[in-house]
Formats: sequence, C-alpha cells, structure tokens
Amino acid sequence: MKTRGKGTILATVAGIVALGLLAGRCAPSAPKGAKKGAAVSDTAAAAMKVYVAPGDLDEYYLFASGGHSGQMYVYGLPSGRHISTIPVFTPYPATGYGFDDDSKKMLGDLTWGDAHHPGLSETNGDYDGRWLFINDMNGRIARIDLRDFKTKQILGPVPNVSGNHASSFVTPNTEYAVMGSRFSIPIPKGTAVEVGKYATDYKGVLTGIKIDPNTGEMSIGWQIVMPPFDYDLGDAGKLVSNGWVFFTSYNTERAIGKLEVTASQRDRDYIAAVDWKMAEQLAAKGEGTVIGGVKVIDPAKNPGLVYFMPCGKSPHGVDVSPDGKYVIGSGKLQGVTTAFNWEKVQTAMRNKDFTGDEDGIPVLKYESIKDAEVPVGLGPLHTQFGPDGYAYTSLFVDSAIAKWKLGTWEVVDKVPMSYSIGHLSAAEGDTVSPDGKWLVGLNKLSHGRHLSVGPSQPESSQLVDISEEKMKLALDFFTEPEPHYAQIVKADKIKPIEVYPKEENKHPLAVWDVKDAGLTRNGNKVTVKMVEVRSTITPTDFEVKEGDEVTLAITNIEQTTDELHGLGLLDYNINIVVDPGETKTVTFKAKKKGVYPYYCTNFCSALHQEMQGYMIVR
Ligand code: RUQ
Ligand code: CUA
Repeated sequence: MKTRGKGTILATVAGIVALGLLAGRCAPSAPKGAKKGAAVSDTAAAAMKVYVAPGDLDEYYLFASGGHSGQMYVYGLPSGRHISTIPVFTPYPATGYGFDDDSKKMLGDLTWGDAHHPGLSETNGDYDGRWLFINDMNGRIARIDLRDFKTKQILGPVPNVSGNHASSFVTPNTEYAVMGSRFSIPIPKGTAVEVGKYATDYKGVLTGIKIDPNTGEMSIGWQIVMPPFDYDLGDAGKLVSNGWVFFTSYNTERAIGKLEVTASQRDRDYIAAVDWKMAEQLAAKGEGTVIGGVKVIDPAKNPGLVYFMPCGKSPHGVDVSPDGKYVIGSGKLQGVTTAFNWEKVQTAMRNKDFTGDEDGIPVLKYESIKDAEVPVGLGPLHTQFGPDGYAYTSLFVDSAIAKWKLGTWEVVDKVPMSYSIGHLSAAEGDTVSPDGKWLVGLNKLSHGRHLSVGPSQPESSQLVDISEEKMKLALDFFTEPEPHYAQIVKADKIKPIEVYPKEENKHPLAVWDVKDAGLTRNGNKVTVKMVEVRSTITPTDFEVKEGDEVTLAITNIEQTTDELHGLGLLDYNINIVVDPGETKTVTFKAKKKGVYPYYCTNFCSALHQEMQGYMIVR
C-alpha cells in the first residue's frame, strides 16, 4: 500500500473508534463476543492495516473464481474491494462479452460454466503475471491475458473429460495446465452403458493441456485413462518434485448410488502421482489408442507413469509445499492431514514398495511414504503456505484455519472462520516463495455476516493477518458467488496496458477516420464500418433491407485510457462495448422492419447522450 499520510489514516481510525464508542454495544466493526475495550483496540489495529486511503492502491490482486457464475472476480487486498469482473464462461452485458461475434464464437453453445480453480502462469514456480487459466466443469479451460484482463481462448469441451474439477493447476514453467474428470463415464463421450457396469466400463481421464510459452495458446498435450474414481483436485510438483503432478481421488470403491455411503467404505482413497514429463515423451512418440479423437495413454502398459499414494478417505485438496518436498493431503472427514515425503515416495517407487494395484497402476505403501499425520482439526480441505515453513489448512467441519509447521508438524495456532471455510488463499501461497502477510478464507456460508438480503445470503470472505506468530482476523468482505479457489499476487507483477495501441489493431474491418466509415453491400450481406469517438457514432444513420445479414464493425478510435464507448441497438438484443483502440463486430439478421435507435452505452463525455443514431430497416 502506498501510504499517503499516516496522519489521515490515524484521524480516520480515531473517527471509527469514536463512532464505535458512541454506538456502544452496536459498534459495527467490533468482533462479536470480543471483550470490550480490547475489541476496540484490536479493531483499530486491524482497520489501520486494511485501510487503503482514497487515491491509494492496494498491494495485492486477489483473483477469485466465480464458481457457476462462470466468471472471475478481481479484488484488491487488503481493502477487499471488488474492482473488476472478468467474464469467462458466461456472457456479461457490462463488457458486451458474449454479444460480439468473437466472444459469441468462443462461448459456443455453452453460455454457462462452473469455474473452480484459477491458475496464474508461473516461471520457475513463481507467478509471472502473464496469464490466468481457469477451469470449467464442462471439460473446458480458459486463458485470460493479464495485459488487458480479457478472456482470449476457451479450449474444449475436451474429448473424454467429464466434470473437469481437478483443474487448472499449472506446472512451474507453465508447460501444462491439467484437467481431471470428477465424473467417470464410458469413453468416448456419447457411449451409453448402464451404470451397473460402472466399475469396469466407466473411466476417469487425466489430461495435460499444453501451453505455448510465447502466446499462451492451449492445445491437448497428453491424456491418460484411469480407473473410474472421482478425480477431485490437483497440484503440480515443484523444485525437487518438479515433473510430477498430483490428483486426489475419491470413490476408489467404484461405487454407484448414494456415494455418501457407498463411496465411504474404505479407510483410504488415493492421491494419483503422474510423471508428466514421461507423459509428454509418450505423447511425442505417439503412444496410446485413439478415443474420441485423442490419443489416450494406458498407464498399465507404461509402468512408471502413474502411482497411487493411499490417503485418508474421501480426500479433497492436495498441495505441494514451496520446496516441493512434501505433498499434503487428507481425508476430508478426518482430524489430521498427512504430509507425504517426496523422497520417501520416490524410494518406494524405486523399491516397488507396493501393496497392490488398481487396473495395473501400483499402489504405494502408506507407511513407507508418509512423514507425519498433523492433528490440524476436523475436516481439512486445503493447505496454503507462508514463508519460514508455515502451512495453513482450512477446516470445514471445525470452521477454522490451522497454522502449523512443516518438519516439526506442530500446530501453532488456529483462527475461527465465519462460517465453514472451503478454500483458502495466502499471498503467493502456492508458489515456491510465499509472501506471508495475508490469507483469505473463502467461506461457504455467511449466516448474518452481512445485512440480510433474503434467503440467499451474501458470500463472506475473511482476510486474516498472518504477518505475526498469531493469526488475526482483519476484515470481512463480500465475494461474488460461488467462492472456490482464489490466488493472491503482488500487484507490481501485473502490467496491464492503458489502451489498445492503434498500430497493433490489425482488424480487417477497422477504420480510423470518420470519412472511411459507412455501408457496403454485397448481395444481401451488408457491412457497416462504424467509428466511435467523443461524441458521435459515425455513421449517424444507415439503411438496410429486411432479411439482410448485417455486420456492424465498430472501432473506438480513442487513445485515451478509460474512454470506452458502447453500442446498444434497441429491440435487436445487441450490446457491444469497445475499449480505446479496439474493433469489434456483430452480425445479425435485420428481421424486423422499422426504425431502430442505437446509442453509446458507456457514459463517455458531457455529450454522451448525443452519441446516438438510427438503423432503418425497409
Ligand atoms: S473445491 S472447497 Cu471446487 Cu476447489 Cu475445495
Ligand atoms: Cu460514447 Cu457515451
């Protein structure tokens, strides 16, 4: 935070405190149940730390997945302010996403997605600020360019992948983002087999999505067929464990029906360890059988490719420590989380220290690979890391975060969450060099932490100060539903552009001079090149014939930051927003006769209201 005069902050905090005292018991920010007096000073201290004065900027970005809203949400930390929405898998009228030709094509038939795990691109295991990947349960993965915070590619639905939850975790140099199927199905997709044959005929699939190091362009790298378990989460190995990627799996019982009962019979499920460098080599050699148009590799025929690490039953998250030495995973109903020692895992692989196999994939011996069972508390879901070997585990059942130490395995602190924390995110807490400082608990329920807005309560995230020995709750803030994973990155790692430079606009229909704007006809196809600049849309009117296929190509010729223009066309469901220097097209049938006004939707100047025109359909 750029602090611009602590005096102002102190004065403001003093104001908050005074107001709090005046309001007595109703002090709005006093933590419930805290001791009087002590509560005020704790609150004041926390307020000081999270307060970002007008004109100052936050120190971190928080990129949070929006679950089944299909969007990504951007917050500033420590303020907790929601500063932007990046539409990804769902149309978003505010930015015209899903209305213009390109984004409509990118979305395809699916106008909804369920996004869970953002994955910032990495170089040597650290965020490099280039791209942000995000998965969708519909077997897709998207790439957002952090130069302009826009979705540039949606890959998929990828063949054979069903319920892409264990995604989009990236490898340390962004070689791959991964995908895993939460719902095994008979493959290829489109094959119908009765669920009674689940154990033998249904398959899980793990996929490596290759990422072009220069452009970020995604393509299918490798695909591996797996036993019909539910692959839930993943994480890539780093440093000593670089080259491997880990996936949790539940329902190793291969059960059907009421899974809460049928899939909880065994004491242990598995973490699958996949040698992605070997998968890459096998794919390069053309290994595998074509299923659904993709070469699928069978690990039973390729020893060394996949191993199963037994883990407490029904595990959820799997997280690799910053040094790559430990793989943390646990049953989500247990009171402990297990730290697997990567060196021991490798020794067990070499010595064939197996207890059996699953469809030809060896199962390692639990006792040989674990280092510790850390008594973190009930319902461990996810683990993040801080500097100095500290780990933070979210506890859904206990509704708390446990802080513990790698190596000594001591639980040193706990902080309650309101309520029922799912994911948690520490500043750069899944990289090789976590920052510490801040931790955000992404809570599943809020139960009155915000003003009531009816039965569907606002989502509650909580910011925890982890800069000291004891964790301290600093702030409650609203996060858009549905909270899943989020990543926190130092703001100075992201370098967004201000405008799209004119010389980079290579759009074939772009026009930069109002005299080049206008209509051209080719049979019943009409192209209208339009220019938007304060405060006119050129042309100010045009005529087409009923039944024409009309393409509007709109260029915003501004080169001033934040000077956006829009184009709303009434009754035609058309809503385009063009950023400075950008060209967008929209193609539609002129189905309705009459006169249809169009106008700029983004308030751009004092004469914004004058920015309008007419489409006449004869
Ligand atoms: S999940 S609460 Cu979709 Cu990542 Cu763990
Ligand atoms: Cu352009 Cu309002």
